[in-house]
Amino acid sequence: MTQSIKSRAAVAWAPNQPLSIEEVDVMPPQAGEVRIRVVASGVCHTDAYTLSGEDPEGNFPAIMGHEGGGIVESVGEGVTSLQVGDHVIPLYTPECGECKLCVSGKTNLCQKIRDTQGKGLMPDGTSRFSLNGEPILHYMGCSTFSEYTVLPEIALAKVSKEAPLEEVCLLGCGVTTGMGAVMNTAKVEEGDTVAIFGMGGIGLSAVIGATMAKASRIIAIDINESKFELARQLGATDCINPNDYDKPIQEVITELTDGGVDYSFECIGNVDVMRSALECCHKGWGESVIIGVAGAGQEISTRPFQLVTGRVWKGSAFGGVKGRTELPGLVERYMQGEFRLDDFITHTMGLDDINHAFDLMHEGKSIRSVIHF
Ligand code: NAD
Ligand code: AHE
Ligand code: ZN
Ligand code: ZN
Repeated sequence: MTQSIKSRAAVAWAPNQPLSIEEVDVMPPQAGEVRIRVVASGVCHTDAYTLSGEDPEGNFPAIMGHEGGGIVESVGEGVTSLQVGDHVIPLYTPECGECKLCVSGKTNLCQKIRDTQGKGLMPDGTSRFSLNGEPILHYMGCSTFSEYTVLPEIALAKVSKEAPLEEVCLLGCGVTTGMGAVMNTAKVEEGDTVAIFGMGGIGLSAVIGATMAKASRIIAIDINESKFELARQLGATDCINPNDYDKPIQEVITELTDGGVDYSFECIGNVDVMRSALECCHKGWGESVIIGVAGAGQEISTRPFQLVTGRVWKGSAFGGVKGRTELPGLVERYMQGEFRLDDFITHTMGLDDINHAFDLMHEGKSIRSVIHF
């Protein structure tokens, strides 16, 4: 019979505290659940956001991390679609295939386990992690900053065993999010003009998406110019630092593009930039997609006239991708060489150095740090 196992994990005890490496107990998977051995996990800005205490759903103590790749270690009763040894990518946006949102065909936002997930709990309302008998919470339903973690079967995408988990873990969040926002949410087409705000893992992936869609102009915006070299390499046609101008960046972009871009993407989580991103869109049809996650209490604003005159404001979560049915295909496209992931992995490290990954992100020195277990 499957037993609890010991697992080294980075525990977030409280907001704004460094993560602490602990040996936690991980319970066996219950009915409909799967326990996996995490092979690698990227560190996304959303992990830092929640750790900062700004996330209304930030629960502590918790094991964070949501951009992982792993191997099935054991399965609970009734699990039929996965077996021991399968390679998997955890999904913070699961796909049950039967809830109202899944069957709508209109969204990737499965709601089957969203309520318990937001509380840091498994669908039965309890946690599989504990330390000295005290429960530690899950995070975004994934908790990939642990050697072992437990997820519902509906929150795991089975991917090719040929794919290097140390790289395709980035498809568990950042790269899928940026590329998907361009291809699925905005549906950018050949010849369209695009502005992308924020050249982190998400914004650079949006650049890849826009390049694949054959956008005619891809304007990359960041206040950290060290991001521009990779942006250009991936297909950005213009790189702009808003601090170089004494007028609002939306005016700069509108002038550059004969009235505004067809599509813009906010990949930062800054509500002022979200406004700029909307207002740099072309009158009559321009669409702005919010990807960045903003802190508790923050709100977006613009003159309603911006929308009356035909601009559209949208959002995108996990790039609109349905994880179980569509992510394996994206992994295949990566394996066929359609896009690269190694460009993004600026740093790799062991779990012991995970706090350094957060420092590098805050200092603007990394695109993605990947933790190897
Ligand atoms: P990151 O920290 O790697 O990148 C952010 C980039 O924005 C950096 O290059 C930074 O220099 C730049 N930036 C900061 N302030 C700026 C400003 N005022 N003007 C221009 N550029 C500025 O972050 P990331 O991992 O790429 O994540 C980006 C955002 O996307 C975060 O808010 C994250 O929480 C969110 N996110 C959302 C989803 C989703 O599904 N919607 C998925 C993943 C991440
Ligand atoms: N907990 C935050 C919301 C955070 C959020 O918007 N998360 C994104 C994914 S970020 C991945 O790096 C998302 O998918 N949201 C949809 C969802 O259902 O959570 C808050 O503001 O409460
Ligand atoms: Zn993320
Ligand atoms: Zn569902």
